Amino acid sequence: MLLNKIILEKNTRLCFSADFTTQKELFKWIDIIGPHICILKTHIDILEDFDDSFIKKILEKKEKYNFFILEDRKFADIGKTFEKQLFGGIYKIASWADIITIHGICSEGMLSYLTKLNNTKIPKVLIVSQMSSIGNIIDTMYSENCYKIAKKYNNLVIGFIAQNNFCNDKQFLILTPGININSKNEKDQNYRTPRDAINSGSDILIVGSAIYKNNPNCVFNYKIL
Ligand code: S5P
Repeated sequence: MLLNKIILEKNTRLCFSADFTTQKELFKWIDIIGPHICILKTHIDILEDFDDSFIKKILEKKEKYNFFILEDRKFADIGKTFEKQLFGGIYKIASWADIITIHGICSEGMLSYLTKLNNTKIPKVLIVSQMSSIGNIIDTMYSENCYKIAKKYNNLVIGFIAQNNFCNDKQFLILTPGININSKNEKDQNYRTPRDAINSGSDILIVGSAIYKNNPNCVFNYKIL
């Protein structure tokens, strides 16, 4: 994975959460934020106007701005359903995403299934092992189990979506959502400051509305650590 190279070259540990519902808005924001990020995170199933042109366009932006594409689909199912969701449907996620998220709950089965596929284009994986949302039912044992599974499939798993570096293992990255320079609770989302996340051992900050609901210049609050 050449993510470290991008981080060093662009001097950024920012993953932009591009939670937009139209292609126009999505690509407008990619042009603004693209130079400042190492990862672009998408939720492809919230796009209202997805069509086949999307794949070509997103790959062009990736090439232009040099970032990885993370599709935050949070897969959580049996292997054969997961396979169809990843490679098929209308989105063909595996054809354009470099990285995907999967929930820890049934990640053992999904990773084992993925390992046995003869497919050459398999995205790398982040396991959601802690969450930022208030009232989520993940406990320390769940996170520990995610770590055990990640070690077993470390050919595919590159890290975790987590709130802190719960496993303290340098081979895995910690990507942390729920970030805003004003720490606060907003609906079910618990926001912590970039500094707090970094002090907790986060490698990459996932930031969405704190940037796109603000002046784009605020990207600098989240880019350099
Ligand atoms: O625990 C989590 C995991 C994720 S991936 N909490 C999250 O908020 N996320 C995602 O991060 C969420 O789906 C959304 O896309 C993003 C946070 O967006 P923001 O606008 O609150 O920064």
